Amino acid sequence: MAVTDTETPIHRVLIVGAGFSGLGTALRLQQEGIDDIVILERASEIGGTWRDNTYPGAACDIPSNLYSFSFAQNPAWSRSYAGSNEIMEYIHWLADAYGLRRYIRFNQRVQGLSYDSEEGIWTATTEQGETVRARQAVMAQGPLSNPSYPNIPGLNDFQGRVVHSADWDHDYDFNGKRVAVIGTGASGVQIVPELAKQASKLRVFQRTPCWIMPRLDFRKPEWQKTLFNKVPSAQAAIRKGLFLAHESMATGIIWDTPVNNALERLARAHIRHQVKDRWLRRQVTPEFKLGCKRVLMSSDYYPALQQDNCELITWPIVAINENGIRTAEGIEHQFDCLVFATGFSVPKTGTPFPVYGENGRELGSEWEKGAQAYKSINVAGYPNLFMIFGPNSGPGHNSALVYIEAQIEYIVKSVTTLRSLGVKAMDVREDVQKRHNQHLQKRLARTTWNSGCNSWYLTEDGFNATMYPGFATQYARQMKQVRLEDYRLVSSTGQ
Ligand code: N01
Repeated sequence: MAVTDTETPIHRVLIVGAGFSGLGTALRLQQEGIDDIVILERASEIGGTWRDNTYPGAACDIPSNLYSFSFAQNPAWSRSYAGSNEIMEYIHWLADAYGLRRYIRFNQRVQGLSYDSEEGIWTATTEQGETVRARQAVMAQGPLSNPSYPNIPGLNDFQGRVVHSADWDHDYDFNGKRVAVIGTGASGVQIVPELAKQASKLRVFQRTPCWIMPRLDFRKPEWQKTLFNKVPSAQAAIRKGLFLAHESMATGIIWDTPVNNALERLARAHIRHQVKDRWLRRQVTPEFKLGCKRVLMSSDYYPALQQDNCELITWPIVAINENGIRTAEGIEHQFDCLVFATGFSVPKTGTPFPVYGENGRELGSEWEKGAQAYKSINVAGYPNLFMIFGPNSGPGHNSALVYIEAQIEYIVKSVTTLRSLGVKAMDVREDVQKRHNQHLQKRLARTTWNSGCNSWYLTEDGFNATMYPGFATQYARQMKQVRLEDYRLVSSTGQ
């Protein structure tokens, strides 16, 4: 509900979250001369999902040259695919080089956002008792921020160590231990090769195999870093090439085209090349169309599965007890540690905290049947509120940073436009938002994501509020211009 408050200062922009999205937004606003910014961060450190996902093997499956902002390139990447440590170094560099830490209030977990239409002010309250008011609010808390544990009977009875990929226990020594990894998604296939080097016995519990492509990871030559340092345009050119290469993959990942068949043949050849045993080959070959779930990249996952200390288990897990895991085969597997690589709780039909817009409307209840926004960034009835990685902005084939950057530029343009027009608020028109979503859902129906697999992209009803059904170029192009005719502009007198 709207909060009337005359004592708390009114800032220009309030940002929730100090990960890539929040920091990038602050940086670009600062470059446009907007410095009155507050970032509320629930943790005691910056970095968002990269701060939290520190499991062994954590790395980006997008080439490192595509994994920095174009307005703050990183010439120093040491590998073709960066590990999480190096990505965190880049994030720390961003914050330090551009003086972004001064905006951040750490250990402040937002518990609600509410809009006061009279004043045109957003108010955020935190669990720790902080109140922040601002003219514009940016929700940059990230979609993959809360670890998800499966609902397996007896989970709490296990007497050994329980670890989640997104909440790693670095004090636990896996050497010589009997370890179970549950989950074979993007996190699982990165963890398994590392734990296979340490555990005495590693059992990988797979419910559904994913399509996996070879990952061409190599150390970058020193001369390349020197060149990128001295000639940033050389790095920009490489980046452009990588971007276009990923764009060309879109037709194979997002839609069922001949390119999709070609990619699937490549993934099958990868299995044939790396997996000698016929039974194992069959077990790790997916039955769904490539692209339906995230396509993974690994050249060391299949070899790890074939190490003597490792075994893939495809019998469904029936229960967990104090000693380990019981499968439908009726066998009890005993472990010292259970590793959950089971992903994140993604609030597809709600918001991570209550968000109240005009006239007390509440976003979570409006989104009960599926989240909808305009260009993934604004929602009608919630003026001056922007979302990064809002509904339908997920990339299936290209760098998340390309999408984040397009959204940041849209926010910066909106904030500067409001200032130059001297208007209090901009609120996207309901009819424009509705048309936008009708069009999106029509396009989504024709994508591989709708081809029948079970993925975190879809709600239980099969509604896709996660992915953008097109090229990154298309997404970025639509974000280049703020079309004022799509908005209801509210002047300071309320007109
Ligand atoms: O999680 P997931 P993730 N019993 O949800 C299984 C990003 N990311 O952390 O497929 C047994 O994909 C589940 O099985 P199934 C990226 O966007 C990026 O791996 O549902 N198994 C699946 O195998 C990615 O999409 C990078 O049948 C159970 C696994 O757990 C997102 O994070 C790296 C189970 C969960 O897979 C999430 O990836 C890592 C149960 N009861 C992550 N419940 C980059 O490189 C679930 N599972 C950038």
